[in-house]
Amino acid sequence: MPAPRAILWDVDGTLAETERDGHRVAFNLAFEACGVPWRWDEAHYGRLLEVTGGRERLLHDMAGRDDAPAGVDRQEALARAVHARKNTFYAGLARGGGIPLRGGVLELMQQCRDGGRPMGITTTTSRANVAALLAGPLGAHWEEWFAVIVCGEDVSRKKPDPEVYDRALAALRIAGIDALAIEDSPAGVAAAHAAGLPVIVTRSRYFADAPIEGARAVGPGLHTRDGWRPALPGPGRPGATVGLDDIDAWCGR
Ligand code: XBP
Ligand code: MG
Repeated sequence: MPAPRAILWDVDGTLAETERDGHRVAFNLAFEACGVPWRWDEAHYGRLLEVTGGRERLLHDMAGRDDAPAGVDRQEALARAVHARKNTFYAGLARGGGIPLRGGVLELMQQCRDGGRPMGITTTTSRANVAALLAGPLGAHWEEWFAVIVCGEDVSRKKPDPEVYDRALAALRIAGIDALAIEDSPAGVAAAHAAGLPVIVTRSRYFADAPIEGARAVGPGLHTRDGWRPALPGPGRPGATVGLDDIDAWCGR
């Protein structure tokens, strides 16, 4: 397989530890602001991440609670209200610098940009959340870094459904096999594979031990050359990150 013609980035967990540092924290602030007594600790939130989509995740949590409002309509109304507040708090955290990009992400993005390799965003979260996350590190014109941006509101079915990837590939007019996805979660990997894309997995905090199958490479993050399967040349070089050449080599195997 030749070098991928486009690199498609997942957002949550891949670009930053948004679940741990952003969404969960913001949900708890939103519960408080909405007068809801629930708080999600890290372990509980980790289990909830099986459900993609923040609003859907909250509805799933409510389904298992005795103290949730009775009836689907009231539960959906509460989920909508809390989720909207959550996103406001999330944006505040992100714009305030509280959710930094993971190491090596900006370096690889810059290499893609300098080398004319198109990039895309393929995420379950909303465009507003992506804007809040990327406007700091990439600047006010962050969208110009990407040839295609497909977010949660652009699809009718969220990951692990492949729709987000299918839409990105259609916009780029390339086949899945000609692109590469960078993901952190089993649901993300499943979505990319179902759309025919090879995948590289940068494990995030919440999916550190999750079973991952069929990825071109799996490792602890782009910030290090250590701990990758398949192994990278030159491990143990302090400060050296995973670059576009490494990704091309993995894909060329
Ligand atoms: C991860 C998700 C999202 C976020 C919360 O998306 O499932 O739902 O947890 O964001 P990805 P929202 O890894 O594909 O970026 O509240 O906007 O849904
Ligand atoms: Mg993710």
